[in-house]
Amino acid sequence: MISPDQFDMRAEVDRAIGEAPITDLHTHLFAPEFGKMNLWGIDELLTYHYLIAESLRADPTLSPEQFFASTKSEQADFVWKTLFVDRAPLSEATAGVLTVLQAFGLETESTNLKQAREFFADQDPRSHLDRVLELAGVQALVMTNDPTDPAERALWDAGIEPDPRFLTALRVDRMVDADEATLQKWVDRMKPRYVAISLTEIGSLPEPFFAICRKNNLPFAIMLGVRRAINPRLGPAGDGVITADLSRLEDLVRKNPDIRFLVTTLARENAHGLCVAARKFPNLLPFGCWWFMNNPSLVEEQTLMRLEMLGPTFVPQHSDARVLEQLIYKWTHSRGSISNALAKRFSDMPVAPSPDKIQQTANALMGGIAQGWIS
Ligand code: HDL
Ligand code: ZN
Repeated sequence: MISPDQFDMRAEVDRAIGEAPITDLHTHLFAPEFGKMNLWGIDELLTYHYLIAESLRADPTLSPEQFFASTKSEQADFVWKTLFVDRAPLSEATAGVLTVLQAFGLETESTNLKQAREFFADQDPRSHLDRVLELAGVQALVMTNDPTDPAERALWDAGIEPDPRFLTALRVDRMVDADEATLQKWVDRMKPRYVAISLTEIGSLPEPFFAICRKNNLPFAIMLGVRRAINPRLGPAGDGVITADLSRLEDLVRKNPDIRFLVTTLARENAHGLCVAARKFPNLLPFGCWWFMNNPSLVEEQTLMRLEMLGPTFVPQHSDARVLEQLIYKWTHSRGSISNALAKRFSDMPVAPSPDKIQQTANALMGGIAQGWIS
């Protein structure tokens, strides 16, 4: 047994976080059985809506309308030239593409995408999927399943059975008028691990949402603080952020002690208030650094604040990945930020942790707590 003062605590934290199996509570990925809905490869990586917004900002000589009228490969070429060739890639989304290229040993400073396109075109989808999950350290992930999407609905109606590593979540943003029977039908068909909705603010939510959570013992995930389409010309890249009134969340959680709420907030200004609220309600679980919060500086800041206020009783990250290979960078970058915060917290404690305590904490934060809420 190594005595606590004889081991390199930072190295131990990095190892434990690096090896802890990940359960990714929120993604927009689709299992291979979903066919074309399963996005992967360099052209999909480069036309991620984060990069669309960044490239149209960097080079406004191309209008959004002209961009969206061009082909997927023309769009990817524009993004690569604008953000990676004409400028130093410095944003988190551009860093992510470079991390993925490096993970597969591909060129990162080429003036064109020829080598990358040839590499991804040569990949067998199934073995590529296994490789990506292995590189990312992801053992299970939750999709975002929307029965109002005609393409997805057709696959469920045709009897699709997803790869068991791809769990389901019933997304109800567009089902506010659905009755309980309709919602239950989709619960029976999809077997979701939770029900999810994104909101600008919390208003009066449909009672059937709570009824199916109670009836099926499902958590209700609230993703709070998005202001949709602040620039509609950007399409999927056009959403913005608003500081939500957390008192409405606190009232909702207090009035529904028998429902477990997974909550993530989009505004940095809501991060502290969410920690305070979570201290008051054991049925409120903060999960991840959502979307505009998913930047290394903010992941580290939020994780440190959460550790200081909640101890290891929250889920520090979800990837929100839309393209398969994003799992590699979103989790590689997040493990680094989470390790920084956890190592600082352990080193600030009056008593040094044992290696076992470090491993126990890493396993809980990276997957154990999440699994406990969705199993
Ligand atoms: O509503 C959501 O789940 C958001 O994550 C949106 O899908 C957003 O477009 C996104 O991809 N953020 O990362
Ligand atoms: Zn999302």
